Amino acid sequence: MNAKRERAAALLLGVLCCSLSPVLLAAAADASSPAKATTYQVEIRNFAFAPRTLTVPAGTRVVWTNRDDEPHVIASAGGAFAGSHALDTSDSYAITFAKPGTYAYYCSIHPMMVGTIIVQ
Ligand SMILES: [Cu+2]
Repeated sequence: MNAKRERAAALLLGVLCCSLSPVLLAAAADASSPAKATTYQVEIRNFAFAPRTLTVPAGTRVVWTNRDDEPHVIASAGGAFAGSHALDTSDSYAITFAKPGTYAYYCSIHPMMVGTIIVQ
């Protein structure tokens, strides 16, 4: 009697395990993973960010590159993202914006240099 019950339980477990097939699990993982991150460039040139306002979808990676001979810094106006160190000529700094919002930033060395990333 006990052996019969154990065999039935094992059979039931086997059915449950097989119903969670690896293929289904892989498909679920793909569906929940975010879309591939795209990259947008912001140039720092002549003491200005270009484009000054950039609108991107959530999950976008934004890369700033300094094209001036002077150092510049990317600083978040609201502290919403980590700022850069001083970027020398041709240095880059990247932030991936996961959440929608308006992210104002400026150069802490030249505070008149301002820009905005709008994440949708
Ligand atoms: Cu600057």
